[in-house]
Amino acid sequence: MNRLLISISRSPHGRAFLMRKKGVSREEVAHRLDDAMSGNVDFSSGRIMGSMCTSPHPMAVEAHMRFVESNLGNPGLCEGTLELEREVIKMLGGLVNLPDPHGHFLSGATEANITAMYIAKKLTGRRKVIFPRSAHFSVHKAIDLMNMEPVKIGLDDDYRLSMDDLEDSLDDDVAMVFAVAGTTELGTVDPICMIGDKVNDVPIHVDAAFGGFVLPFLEELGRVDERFLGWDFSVEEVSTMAMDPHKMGLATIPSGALLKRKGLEKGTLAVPSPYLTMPISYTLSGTRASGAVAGAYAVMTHLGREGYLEVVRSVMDETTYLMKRLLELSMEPVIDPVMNILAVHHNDPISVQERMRERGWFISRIEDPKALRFVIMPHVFRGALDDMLKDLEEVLRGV
Ligand code: 0PR
Repeated sequence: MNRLLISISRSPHGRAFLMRKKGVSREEVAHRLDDAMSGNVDFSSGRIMGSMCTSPHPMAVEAHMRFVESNLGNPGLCEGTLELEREVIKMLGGLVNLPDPHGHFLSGATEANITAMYIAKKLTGRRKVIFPRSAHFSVHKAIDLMNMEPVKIGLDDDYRLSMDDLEDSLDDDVAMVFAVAGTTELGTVDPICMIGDKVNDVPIHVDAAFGGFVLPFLEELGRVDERFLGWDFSVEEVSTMAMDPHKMGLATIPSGALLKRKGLEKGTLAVPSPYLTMPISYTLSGTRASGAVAGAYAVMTHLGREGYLEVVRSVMDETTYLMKRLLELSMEPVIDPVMNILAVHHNDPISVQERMRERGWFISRIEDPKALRFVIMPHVFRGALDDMLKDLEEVLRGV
């Protein structure tokens, strides 16, 4: 990648310029980009087994590129894109039982989680946020930014938010219970229906960044355990939800959404934006990468529910296959996979991960309990799994 090396030149005033004075040709730029690209790992290799993102659907890429100059930060200039945003929010809301869907298309679940916490703080005027230790680390960013008080609680034997701990922690200063539908590490689902029965007026935010595009289809396929039902807006106390089209939705990055139950307007992040084409700005980001809105719209409309059912059916079949093969290697799953995330116990996951990395495989790990973690996204094909397993078997013998 040495073509990327930048030479420093100095201006007469001593300023060091890292940008060259004369530009280079289109071909030269393309060579440099090719060099940079050769340093990246391609999803299509099937070797990335620890990522929650995947190759976006070609329809999403095409639509993204067509709308690449659009900026929903100034929506009056792109009312067409604004209409697509509304359509996407409606489709997402429909997947998760949100009547009269409201919300915003954002950069991802981190922004959605931060915005949801802002709303909860404004509406309740309270400071505590209860969250399970399985919550994604974005919860810490949100708490820190919003100057909230973290109340981290434990998990039950199935690695779901502990109802006992929740009941012990609820008090008059709780602004939000942050629950997860599709935890990052294990893909499990907190008992959101049961949480709803306990919270009284405390709003529940559901982080369904990953699970939002898996659970509705698993339900339709009849492949979800009854214990995990009742995780969405069908639970009355759920007031906001994060959902990421750029994960299992096969949309382009950055694609996230915050869905809101109607009636939360008072808490909405909204500041005057008098010099723009619309008088109020509703999102944390000003300028917004809005090509992704068109991308999400295109892939969701093109695939339809049947398309996603097929995607989910296929990744679940591959997850089941991987589990069977790992059991043959005497590796025990931490939980029976709920979605296309599989973790197996191992007492030294860091070494295994490193050895596998040396062989060109990108698998993930968990610290507590110690485990290897696989995310079986649509780009992980059967041949890649078989090749990975051959290497894993050798690595395990040597570790
Ligand atoms: N909530 C949950 C449950 C998540 O799993 C994630 C991200 C987030 C929130 C934050 O989402 P954004 O990153 O879209 O803001 N989970 C993955 C992770 O941190 C993101 C990821 C994706 C990481 C692809 C690596 C990768 O290759 O592990």
